[in-house]
Amino acid sequence: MITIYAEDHAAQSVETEFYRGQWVEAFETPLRAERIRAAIEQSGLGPIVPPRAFGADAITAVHDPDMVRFLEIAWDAWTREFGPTPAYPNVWPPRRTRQIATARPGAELGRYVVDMSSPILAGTWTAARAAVDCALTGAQHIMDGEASAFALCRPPGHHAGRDYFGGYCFLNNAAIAAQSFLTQGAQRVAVLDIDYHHGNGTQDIFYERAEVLTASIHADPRQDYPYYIGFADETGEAAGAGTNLNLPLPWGTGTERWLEALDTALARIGQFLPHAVVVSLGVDTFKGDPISRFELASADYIEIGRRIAALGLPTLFVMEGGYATDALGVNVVNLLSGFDQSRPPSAAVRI
Ligand code: OKP
Ligand code: ZN
Repeated sequence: MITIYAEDHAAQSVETEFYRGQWVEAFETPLRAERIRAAIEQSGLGPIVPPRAFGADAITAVHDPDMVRFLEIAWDAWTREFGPTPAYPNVWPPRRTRQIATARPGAELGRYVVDMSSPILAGTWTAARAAVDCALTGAQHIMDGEASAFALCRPPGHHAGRDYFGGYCFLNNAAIAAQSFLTQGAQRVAVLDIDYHHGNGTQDIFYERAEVLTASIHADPRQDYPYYIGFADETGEAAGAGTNLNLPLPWGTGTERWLEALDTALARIGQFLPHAVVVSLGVDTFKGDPISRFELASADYIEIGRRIAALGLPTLFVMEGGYATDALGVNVVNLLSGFDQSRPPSAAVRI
């Protein structure tokens, strides 16, 4: 399997993040992507290539253009007022307020940012764009006939909705890639989100869309981030009614129960007959993850890869979370090589 990786991810880098009322050592670091890249290099999984540069159209196909413009200019606007310090919001519009643009970067930040996990830095736009390019390049490989690809995206994307972002994310790499399949003629695409955290941004983007099935296996929203969304009774609306599947699981979920949920999601995806599957690949379901509470073991990721491969569909893996830095490489390589080794031949995309 080919891996797409961009050095520019390192432009998004903070020493500390706000966690449980304190500034603690950051969980989402450039080292994460470096560990994954190194493990792939050593594994012989396949070549690692840089992304192609894509334009903004694929981004505004899923995100609010005003938000995208804001992301692009936010650092400059913020530093002009406050100097070169990371941009965090400290004000948010309450419910029932109207979406009226303000003249101040801090207040604009509050209109788009939902938490304190996604600070805007000098390199944020560069890094976020590079991650999108990795995802789109992976999609392109699949459109060109590859059976699979791994977009080693960082920063992650699945918490970025149509007009908001947070949770270490800025632009929704997986959603942008899924939409790019449709734009190029695919009739149906499925997004399978196996990150520990609910893929709220992806759900938001495709909630009313009949052509995209979104399925997410994640921590119960009563217990964990992103909270408020990700419940089982959220099944899609309007044309998208019935095309969103949430499988929330409690803290402490282990291998057996998690794999059952995976089978449920895969069965639904199989019935949907998508032309391609985008996997939002988080390995923060690992038992050693410092911010998560599922109990998967490293060997489980091989089995997960195998079961996803059994769908027999063109598959784009898009990196999301996973914060047990020392185990990240093994867990990701296990999943991708589990997929590669058991894959039935000739699953190239057919439109
Ligand atoms: C991003 B991804 C946990 C603090 C939440 C943000 C977590 C974002 C996870 N109590 N901070 O889905 O791995
Ligand atoms: Zn996560």
